[in-house]
Amino acid sequence: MTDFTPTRADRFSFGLWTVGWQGVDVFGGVVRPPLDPAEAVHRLADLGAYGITFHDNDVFPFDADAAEKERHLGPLRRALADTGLVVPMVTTNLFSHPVFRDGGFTNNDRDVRRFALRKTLDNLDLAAELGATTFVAWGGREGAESGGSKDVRAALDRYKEAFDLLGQYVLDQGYDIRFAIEPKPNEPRGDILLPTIGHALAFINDLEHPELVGVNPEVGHEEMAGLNYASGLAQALWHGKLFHIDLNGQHGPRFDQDLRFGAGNARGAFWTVDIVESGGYDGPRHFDFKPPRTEDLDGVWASAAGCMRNYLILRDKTRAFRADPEVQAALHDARVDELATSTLAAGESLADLRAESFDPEAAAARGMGFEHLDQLALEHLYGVR
Ligand SMILES: [Mn+2]
Repeated sequence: MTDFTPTRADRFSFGLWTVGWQGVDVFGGVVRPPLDPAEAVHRLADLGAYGITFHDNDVFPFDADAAEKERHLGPLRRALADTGLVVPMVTTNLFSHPVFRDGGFTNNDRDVRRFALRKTLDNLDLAAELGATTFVAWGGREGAESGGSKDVRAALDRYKEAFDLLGQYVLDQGYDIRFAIEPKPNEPRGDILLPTIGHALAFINDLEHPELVGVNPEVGHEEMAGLNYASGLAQALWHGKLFHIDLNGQHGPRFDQDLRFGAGNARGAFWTVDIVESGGYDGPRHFDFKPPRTEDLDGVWASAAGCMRNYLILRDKTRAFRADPEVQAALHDARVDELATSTLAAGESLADLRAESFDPEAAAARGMGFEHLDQLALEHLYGVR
């Protein structure tokens, strides 16, 4: 039995923008002081994280020259060296500055698209230097509020062009980096391109280097679209495309809440941990949440610790669920294992299949037993088994 204290072996990582969020929303300004990235690294290391991630402009200002970048990167590098924390993922801010009001890679303005590519190339060099192997691309401003303002097919051409150029750059430089597209249906744009895991997977198939590009699904983003996150992760794994994950909490289709992991849809979180732990995902358990603006800095660290603690609690519960003999019997009774058997046997022909006799009325009379199985899952989640 564990006391749910995270260790480096759990591979928990946090974006610097999560604990560093000062609480600015559309109705109010800052509620917390700026958090020094080096301080964040030390605090997250103390809490049990193994890594941090960041956008370029989480560390240095948008207009920083080379010298100013280095003034900001120096203390971060020292904090990483002092704590042993790693940087598994880096991402580019192509959404905050007003120049990106219509997006980066799909901006109608060609000069802005060229600037967005330059900014991303610079950040790829930094990612490689810091040893990051995943480069997330969240295109929050890539979209539109109105139908006539964006030719979606041309925008997808430009989106593809960007990923093709960036992929070729990574290959030419010999960087050990893969891209992970982060889908989101809306917010900040009215409609964002590549709004769900499925849209992103289809898009990736049409790239020049599809092997270099996967997805970074976020709990809240899929649930904003009314979708089942765990089911989306399972499909991404099936395609070999789950390169990274953003864990947080959300209460159904509303604004992007970015609650700490395990808050929000607790039942969804149970199945999320189940698929992350058992589905073959081997990347970081990365948190992309926002400590609510009700909190002071103590509340920020309580919220960050809660993300990891809730994950470990749910990991215990999902393991206990899978190991429970009554659950195993219920899974068998529900014929869950039978789905792994091919529908046509080896060597069997379609003629054999068509010649088979079958009593649909008898098969139709059998229930599936899913309610009993799901009740066992809920009882593990509720803590009574
Ligand atoms: Mn979010």
